Amino acid sequence: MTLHLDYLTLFPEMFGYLHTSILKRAHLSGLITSAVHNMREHATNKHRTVDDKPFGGGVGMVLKPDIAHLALQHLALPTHARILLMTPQGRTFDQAFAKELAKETHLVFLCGHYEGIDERVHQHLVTDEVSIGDYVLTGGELPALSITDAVVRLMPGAVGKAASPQEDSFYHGLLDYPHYTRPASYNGWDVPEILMNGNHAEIEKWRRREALKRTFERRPDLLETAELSASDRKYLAELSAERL
Ligand code: 6GU
Repeated sequence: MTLHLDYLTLFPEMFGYLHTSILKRAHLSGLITSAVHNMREHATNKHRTVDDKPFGGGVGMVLKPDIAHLALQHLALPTHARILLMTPQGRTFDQAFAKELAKETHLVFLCGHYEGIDERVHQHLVTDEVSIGDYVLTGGELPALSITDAVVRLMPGAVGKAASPQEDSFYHGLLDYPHYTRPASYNGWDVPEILMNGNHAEIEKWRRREALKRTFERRPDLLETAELSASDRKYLAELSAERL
């Protein structure tokens, strides 16, 4: 099934990313279609105003609800479309959310670029509010593109098997193991010996342990939800004991 992507924005020039790398290939193979829409085309007055001062006072401007509504109506969306409002107040995007969205056939990204968006847009016009993390960006365009990238690369056929998403960081809920390529020794920096002896069972065991060690050191929170075998748990217990 083709995934259709719509972007509602005031900065359509930011969407060149859709036509590079894996997203470019996904368009060419018919896996995705996309359209970028300038919400300013729905402004009604002669100054083409899309925002206004906040009721109750305060700094910054607020995206008008009529602009977002007209822009969405213009898309004539099917009822099954997911309408994602990009906002730091939203549900934090993660790999599980990406997997959920990769099952959809129509995603709409509503990108604001102001202090905020009229609350009635949140209440009446969208199906989801999404954030990409706890920091503040100027607008929703980079979040929309980040989410698009994470979702599309999960679609069957989007990524060559050489870089299979099944092998990715987070796929098993752990950070990735370290990667090396030739030369085996460069500038006195050596590749671990074990990767060069051709023993695939030993290599797999080493990679799993490296992934566990990194996760233990850098993101111990991930260990609470990762799928861990009895031997993983035993190795983690050894790492814990070493740290005492
Ligand atoms: Cl979705 N929008 C903005 N403006 N800033 C963010 C964000 C979204 N997610 C994290 N920071």
